[in-house]
Amino acid sequence: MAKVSIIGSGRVGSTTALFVAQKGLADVVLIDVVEGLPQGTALDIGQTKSLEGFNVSITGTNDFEAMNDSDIVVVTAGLARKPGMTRSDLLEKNAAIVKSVAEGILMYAPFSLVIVVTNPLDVMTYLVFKILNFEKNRVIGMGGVLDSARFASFISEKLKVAVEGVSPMVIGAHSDAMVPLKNHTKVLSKSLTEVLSSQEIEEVITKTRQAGAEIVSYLKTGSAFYAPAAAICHMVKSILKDEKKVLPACVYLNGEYDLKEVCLGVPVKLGRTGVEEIVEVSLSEEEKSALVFSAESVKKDITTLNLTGCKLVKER
Ligand code: A3D
Repeated sequence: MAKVSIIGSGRVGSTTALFVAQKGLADVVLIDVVEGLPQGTALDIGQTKSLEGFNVSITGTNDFEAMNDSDIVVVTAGLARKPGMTRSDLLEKNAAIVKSVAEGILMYAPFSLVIVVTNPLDVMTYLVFKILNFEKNRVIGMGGVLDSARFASFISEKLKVAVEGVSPMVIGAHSDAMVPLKNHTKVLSKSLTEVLSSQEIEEVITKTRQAGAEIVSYLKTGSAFYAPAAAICHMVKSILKDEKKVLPACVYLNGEYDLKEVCLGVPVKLGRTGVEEIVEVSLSEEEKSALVFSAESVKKDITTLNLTGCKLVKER
């Protein structure tokens, strides 16, 4: 049985544990700094076994050592947005948390694949990548799968078609600077531009950009967690089952899409070894400049953290 460790047993971490366990994908270890939280959560999820019909083990602990031999480590430790905050507002506090988690991964799970979820996602993925110095296929940020799922749900509502008929593709930063790809988003094999007017497309894009903030404004005490956890689980499944799905994920770019020294969402093939390929799709001039703008916004956050001087120990 594969092993997935989830660092951070808050709303996203605990819901991810539930989804991964209920799908029987892996044994799950929940880890958090708050005493009792991962232990209690793991017991609660474990007690759904007979009702939901799954049989993996699920444990909770405050001990980072428990992540040893993990196939995948999911990083959800950190603060979530409150109303009025952008994801970048979380930068400094979450960087400190993510650094300590990355050091734990380095010590206890040096052969794992790592899925980063803590916001601001793209800069946290970069930070984890730089600290771990793993091969670039092993550090993957989750942002694009969630943005794409939201895009698909708004398109399906607009067109009144089943959401399974929509194949969305949203790349770029996991922020307002995301880049929804109109020509690579298909509805029953037709491109989005064939089934919606440009005004309708702009409407669904605006809704997608604002989807996270809308949920924060209702919840007030935190941010979305069901759809984020479902998105993480989708990536975990593509990896552990070696499905090789092409999904948008945040990865370190070294010339792909003419971008360097940044982590950003692009289409990737996700299989048992992690990112098996960065898929370069053709972009319109407008999309290319939107992607450059997206990358610049992430680099700005990286500079804020004074990380640009953070060199790889070895070139991969
Ligand atoms: P929350 O419910 O507050 O859970 C975070 C958990 O992290 C808490 O239980 C903390 O105790 C724990 N924690 C803090 N520091 C550490 C540490 N050093 N080691 C281990 N655990 C620690 O938040 P949440 O689950 O709603 O969100 C978690 C993170 O995910 C936030 O940064 C969110 O912004 C982010 N998030 C990202 C997405 C994306 O799509 C990228 C979506 C939703 C949430």
